[in-house]
Amino acid sequence: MSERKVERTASQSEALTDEEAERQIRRKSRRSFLLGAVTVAVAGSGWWKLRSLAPGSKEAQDLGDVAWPFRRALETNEKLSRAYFRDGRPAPTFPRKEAKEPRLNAQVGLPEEFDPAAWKLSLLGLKDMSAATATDEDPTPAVRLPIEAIKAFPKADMTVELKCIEGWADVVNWGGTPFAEFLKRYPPPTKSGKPVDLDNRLDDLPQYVALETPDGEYYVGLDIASAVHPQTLLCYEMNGEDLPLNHGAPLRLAIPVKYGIKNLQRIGTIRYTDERPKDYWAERGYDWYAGH
Ligand SMILES: Nc1nc2c(c(=O)[nH]1)N[C@H]1C(S)=C(S)[C@@H](COP(=O)(O)O)O[C@H]1N2
Ligand SMILES: [Mo]
Repeated sequence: MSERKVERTASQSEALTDEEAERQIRRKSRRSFLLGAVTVAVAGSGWWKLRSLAPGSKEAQDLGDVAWPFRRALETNEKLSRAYFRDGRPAPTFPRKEAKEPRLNAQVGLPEEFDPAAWKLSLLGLKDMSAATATDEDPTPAVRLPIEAIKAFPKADMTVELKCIEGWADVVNWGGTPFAEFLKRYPPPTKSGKPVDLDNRLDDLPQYVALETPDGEYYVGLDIASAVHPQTLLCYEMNGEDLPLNHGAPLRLAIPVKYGIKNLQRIGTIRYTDERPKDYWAERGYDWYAGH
């Protein structure tokens, strides 16, 4: 996304107030819920299959067919379903053979001097921060995970569009661990103090996830429902190969229910929070929510 584009749009839109943002989210939620209900009615209950995938299993390769917990959703009361489907409709998937390298479109927070071997993912806002450490470069205590830890989590892949807000879209196959699987292993605190219940109690979790590049230059905020959407992946593979450095290695976010701007490359930090996180492109006049 170019700076020129920013200048054009910055004058059109003042920074969003929280109230405006919440209104937008509510409006979209209603629409999403209706669309979601229609989609799940035809799609069946693939969610449950997805949740029990073994790492590297053949089924785990099939996230492209991701479907929805239709029956269960209708049994649950509407309020909970609404929370669950807040942004719950699946993004369309494509045949694997249509996948290609997406346009190179990111510069912010991706300096060339970067040592992937020294990289670790920093986690903040976890329920259990007892293993947190500080480093010379980063004095804030965080739980730090090497890429091998993430590769050991259940794996899925999906073939979806990467949609840039500039108007282009490329079909890409992404492989990695569903964010929901990651969250279950490194959970945030719940308000009730009870274990995380992604099926029924998203309201018991922190409302947001904040992600940043290691240098903090690019950052996005996600609502928790979009973060645990089954098509939201922490990716280390692109089109069946190791994710290249110029597309965000060692780890990037693929979140096809959002525009490209939210698909943060080179994740350095993941933090759970109840305060709406700052967001690079929202600060420059784009919709904070950035769903489509
Ligand atoms: N760190 C970082 N991630 C980023 C961006 C960026 O500037 N820096 N740009 C976003 C935008 S606007 C798009 S469209 C996609 C492009 O991903 P690609 O370069 O792999 O096609 O990355 C997203 N993630
Ligand atoms: Mo973009």
